[in-house]
Amino acid sequence: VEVLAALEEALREGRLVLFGQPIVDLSTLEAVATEVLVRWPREGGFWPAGVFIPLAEETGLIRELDLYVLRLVETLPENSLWHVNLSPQTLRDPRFLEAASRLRGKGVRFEITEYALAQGVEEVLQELVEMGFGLVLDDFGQGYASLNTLIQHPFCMVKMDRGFTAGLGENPKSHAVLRASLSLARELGLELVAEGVETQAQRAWLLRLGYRFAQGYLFGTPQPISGS
Ligand code: G
Ligand code: G
Ligand code: NA
Repeated sequence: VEVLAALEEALREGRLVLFGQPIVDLSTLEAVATEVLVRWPREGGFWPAGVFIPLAEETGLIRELDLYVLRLVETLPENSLWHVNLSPQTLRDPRFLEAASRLRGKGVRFEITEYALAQGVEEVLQELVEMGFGLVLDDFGQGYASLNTLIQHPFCMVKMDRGFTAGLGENPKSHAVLRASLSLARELGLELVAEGVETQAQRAWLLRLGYRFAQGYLFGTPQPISGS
């Protein structure tokens, strides 16, 4: 409860900041986009997002947090493609579309997990696409989305859960899933990103499998975004 009150206060006082992590082209290592990741500063470091995001989701505060992030994203440079994470509750918040509309023309894609899709967000997703935003399915293969998800929703890109990357060179089944997903993605006209690349060996495997895009500590850890 104290953590929650402190988070509320940090939001009110505008103390949360944005970090960014690149999504790169595997062969050139050039950044093709930057994923925006919110951070909560404290003395000597940051509260881990993996802790306060779930807490904010449990209590509904995530809607304020996501709307806060959207306002900061408004101030980011135009010459770059920004990936913004959204929680399911935010997608259903009546204030959300208005907030998103202020980002029109800016080169923003929204990342949504499989979990969000179980919650009746079809109409909002359709509106976002009509407004010109790209939609990215995050952590694919880790939740309970069926392949039907890829047919029913207007995604332009899918991020393969980092568990598959972790299995490269270890588990032949991970190779099979990554390979088959790539050919499925090609047929469906979707771009694929491999998440959680930490080693050169994993990068080499992904190139051999035909992957073009990836993200992970090997290419860049989340870093403060200057000007945010
Ligand atoms: O950056 P880190 O690995 O600590 O993130 C932990 C989790 O928090 C990830 O699942 C990430 O998608 C999520 N996350 C980071 N920033 C945001 C944000 O601005 N909004 C939402 N809804 N989730 C975020
Ligand atoms: O769920 P989502 O993909 O948005 O999660 C983003 C989180 O994943 C960030 O908090 C980031 O710190 C973390 N992350 C990014 N790259 C790597 C990686 O190479 N390995 C691991 N273990 N985590 C990563
Ligand atoms: Na994400």
